[in-house]
Amino acid sequence: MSAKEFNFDGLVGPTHNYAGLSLGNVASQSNQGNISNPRNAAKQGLRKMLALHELGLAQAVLPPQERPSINFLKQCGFSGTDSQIIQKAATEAGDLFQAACSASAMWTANAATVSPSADTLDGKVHFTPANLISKLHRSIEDETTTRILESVFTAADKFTIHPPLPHHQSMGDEGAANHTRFCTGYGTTGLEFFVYGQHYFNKNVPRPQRYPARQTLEASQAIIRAHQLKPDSSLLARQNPEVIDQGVFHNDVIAVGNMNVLFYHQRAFADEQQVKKRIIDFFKDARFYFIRVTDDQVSIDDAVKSYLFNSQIVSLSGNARKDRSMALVLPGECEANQAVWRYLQALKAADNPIDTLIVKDLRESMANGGGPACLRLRVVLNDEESAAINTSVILNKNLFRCLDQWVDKHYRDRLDIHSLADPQLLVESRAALDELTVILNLGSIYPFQR
Ligand code: SUG
Repeated sequence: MSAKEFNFDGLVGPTHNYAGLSLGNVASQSNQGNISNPRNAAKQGLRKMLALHELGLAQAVLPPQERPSINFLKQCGFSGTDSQIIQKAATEAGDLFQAACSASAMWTANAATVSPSADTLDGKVHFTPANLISKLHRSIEDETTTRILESVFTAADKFTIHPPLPHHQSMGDEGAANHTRFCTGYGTTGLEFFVYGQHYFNKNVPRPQRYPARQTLEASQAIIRAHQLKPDSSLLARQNPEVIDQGVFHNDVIAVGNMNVLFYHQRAFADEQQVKKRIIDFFKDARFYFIRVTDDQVSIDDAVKSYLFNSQIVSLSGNARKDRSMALVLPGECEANQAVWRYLQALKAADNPIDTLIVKDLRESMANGGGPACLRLRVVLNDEESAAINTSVILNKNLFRCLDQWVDKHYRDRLDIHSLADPQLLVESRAALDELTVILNLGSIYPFQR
């Protein structure tokens, strides 16, 4: 059956801010305390979605979460009216309060790991919402993420939404940011590529020294089991711990794949040859493109600053084009970086499927370490499955216009971390989200609606 890849982008939430919450994420740390512009952030994201829709690709949208999370603050012992809870938490426990305010659910590459039905033994699409336990502000996302996925992928005979993995360090799971799928066509059985940062139990295997390795081998293995991946349909590889220590906190900051292409830096994996061998074995006679970027071409520092590897590779074939060409959707920071831009011109001219470069301004998200690929969750669906989802989340011109106006109506254009304690911000956010659940036909997914 024919199948296509949908990009489900996260809509940036009204509390988008720079609190510097992510140790190991260079942009998040270096922009701590800066003033954000939630309205521009949401609009930049929406414009990226529109660009992909206009290329003829399947584009959908996932909603933000309720922030500040009153539920989380109550779990932390605060009580009283919502406004009292906010005031007390902000003055007595600033760190907890900032965690409760983050709009980090916008990076839907971290929402879940998804296995298309062509790869699974029971022929269903499997989702595991990521527990994100490595960072407090992200560990509070998974409950609502689960509900959101259930409100979009409603057909239980086609979609299995698993519970998140147990909330323990051994099961640290960051979702699709460390997961890529190779295939000859979206509808045929693929090779799912899981990259992890550390063996939790085996302390003899090298691990990063400076920054945390967020994804564990044990978590990736649990997902492979839960998703019932066909034998030989998965490949596990360890990330190079040295690059984690240089700011590569997810594999999607140093490698990205699509169909028969792996675009990666030479220092991405602990054992590059093992990765290549397994992919070559899987593809047999079919052509595979390893696009390997060397230190001489682009340094790790430039890769982390520009987010070259956090570009989206999208297939234009069967959509915008007849041939098998692919486009790279890049953040503006790649154009601004001389070495990276020079490399990209050479890449475009070389013998590989990537022949189109699309540059998008995502500055607000980038300043928190979230590039084009962080903002989207890829979901491959065949025709019957795509007919069975909640179609109100699929982006078209009308939905774009409606969401753009919704942002204008509800979002602030300036937010510093002190104004997060303004109780009015919660009131504004809830009004926005309440309206959004109607636009996207999601039902009562938020704690304040239940
Ligand atoms: O988890 N930043 C996110 C960025 C996630 C990027 N996702 C992928 N690479 N797929 C993170 O580090 C910063 C929030 C703050 O500092 O306020 C933050 O959470």
